[in-house]
Amino acid sequence: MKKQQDLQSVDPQIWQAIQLEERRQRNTIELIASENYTSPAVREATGSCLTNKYAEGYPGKRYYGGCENADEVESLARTRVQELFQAPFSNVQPHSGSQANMAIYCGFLQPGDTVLGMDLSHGGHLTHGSRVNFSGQLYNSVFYGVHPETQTIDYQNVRELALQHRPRLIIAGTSAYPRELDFRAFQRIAEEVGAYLLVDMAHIAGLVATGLHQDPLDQADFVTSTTHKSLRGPRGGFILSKNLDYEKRLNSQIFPGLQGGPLMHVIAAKAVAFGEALRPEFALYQKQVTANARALANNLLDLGYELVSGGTDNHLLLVDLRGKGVNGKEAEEVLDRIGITVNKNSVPFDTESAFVTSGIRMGTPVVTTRGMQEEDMARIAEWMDRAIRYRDNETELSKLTNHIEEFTSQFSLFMECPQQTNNYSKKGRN
Ligand code: DSN
Repeated sequence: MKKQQDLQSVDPQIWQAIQLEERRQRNTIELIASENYTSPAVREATGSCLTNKYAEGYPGKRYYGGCENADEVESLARTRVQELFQAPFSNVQPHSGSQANMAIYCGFLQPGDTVLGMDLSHGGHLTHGSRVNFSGQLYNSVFYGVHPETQTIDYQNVRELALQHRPRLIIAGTSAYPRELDFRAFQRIAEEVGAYLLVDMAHIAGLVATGLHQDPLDQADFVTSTTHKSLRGPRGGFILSKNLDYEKRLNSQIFPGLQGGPLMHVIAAKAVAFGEALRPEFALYQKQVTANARALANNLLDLGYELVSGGTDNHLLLVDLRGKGVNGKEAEEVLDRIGITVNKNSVPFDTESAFVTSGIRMGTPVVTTRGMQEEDMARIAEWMDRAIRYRDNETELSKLTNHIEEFTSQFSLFMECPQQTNNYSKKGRN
């Protein structure tokens, strides 16, 4: 009976695609900086019966009956994320980081208002004012970037642009920037020009949660994030603020402003991930993520690669391939061929199109989840270099593919941590 209802029997095509995806995730070295592999508990919650429930509204104030369990789940998610980031306000309903950001735009700006965000080609994000996104179509976007020499954010230039354009909103947030952000500098500039400050910490949320990156909560009016990157939860978003005056406006922007029913199965999985992030072993995990990123960076530098800004402070690095006679697209393709997954990425002042690019972005959240350590980063850098150098040599590429398949077979998708406890509290940390 059961057999007839399981996915394999009901929909063998989708089942097969999922099997192949699981195999791909197992057999490749996944270095996409914005991805992570979730725990079995997070996946169980994501696949639960909560997907069946409509719960428009917020805990205690829903538009549907039968929401007592949904209320419990959402309240737990909120309590945990607020403890994790020491925030008095949270909204855990955004379906994505984009919708979290959209709630700030729609709630606090008028169409046509000026927004100062980081240039996408210097490491910013689509929703920070890009012309191809709602944020650049409905609002007047102005961009800051990195200094041509240091390749780090030029705060003097951010201030000059803010004084010149008087934005209503300044966004501090990145998707391909390997250095620590100075939230105090952003706050000073925002205060000087009377702008709101939004920190989009999507990439670095796991580092912030564990004290490995400056905490933006005291400086920003609003903090938005995704749950699925360094934080290692299901795909989704959330909003935090220390200012409770914004609570009503933020909540009503998400629902009913932008979204209908919350994805309760995803909110349950977010709660599980926030609980995992409150455990002491999550801090050890994040420390290893940054140690692995530094190790990968140092090994690539030793092999003669150039890194934007010369290195990394966080979980990612941006490799400038211009000195290697290969572009980002070619490098992504040859690495894919041997089982190393990266994404092509523009480097600051790139002359190639966004579809070709001169760089690749690499991050260590997934490989660290799988249990890889610094010595493994040395191997990965070496394989990567060989693949790029011998990209036209099929024999060499086949050899590398075999090495990588053998290597990845030693790691499970999610390395169980021996110190696992049920202590959902930051207080238990060392
Ligand atoms: N697409 C994500 C990234 O790769 O950084 C950001 O939303």
